[in-house]
Amino acid sequence: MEESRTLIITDIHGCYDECRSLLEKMSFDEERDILVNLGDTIDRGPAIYETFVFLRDLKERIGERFILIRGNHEQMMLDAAAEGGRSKDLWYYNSGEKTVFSFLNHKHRFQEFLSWYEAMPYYYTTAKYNCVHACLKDPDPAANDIQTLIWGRDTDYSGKLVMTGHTPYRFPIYYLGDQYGRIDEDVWTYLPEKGMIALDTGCVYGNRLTGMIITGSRKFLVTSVASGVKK
Ligand SMILES: [Mn+2]
Repeated sequence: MEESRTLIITDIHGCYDECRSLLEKMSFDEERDILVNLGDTIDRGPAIYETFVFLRDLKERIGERFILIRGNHEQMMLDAAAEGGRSKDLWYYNSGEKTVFSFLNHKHRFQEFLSWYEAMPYYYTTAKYNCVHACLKDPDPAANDIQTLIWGRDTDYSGKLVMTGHTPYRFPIYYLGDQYGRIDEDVWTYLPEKGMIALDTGCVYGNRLTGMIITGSRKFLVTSVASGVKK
């Protein structure tokens, strides 16, 4: 019998083509794999509406095997819709209008789909690791404030392993306390028990979209595809 697999992707920001290419490169099997998205699906990128439709339809098909975690961009969109005013200013300052117009260009208003975004949790917990958009200070995700979970940039972390996005780096990076190093791609390695694996490699800024595969026997591999976004 084949091993169970969990795939983790992050910070798609409307990079639909790269998202599809990365899932293909990871041989994503929607009949069996668990897929975790670490948030920031919207804003900045070229195909925000297309990304939404793809992710929504996938979620519709595979249900609980697709975990969509909330990022600061989804949070800004929800706050802008609920509060207007300064919340809307903050979202527009962070490229919200690209999301608004991407939906309008497809004859939709993003407001139609708020409940879909509202359903996104702030973190995902397993026995061996956690997943969150930005970072953890306390190894227990529930003990962190929301600001830390979706906006934080702390890297000095040595608790139970956490996978994060949010802060773009040139390469995927492993942090353990004040130590860090680049993670080699396309190499199977044993999953660490502690520290933080940062997976946002700035696809929407023209670098790469990175994903991680974790197997049931606690090995992992990180791989990526090139961005089609011009720098
Ligand atoms: Mn973010």
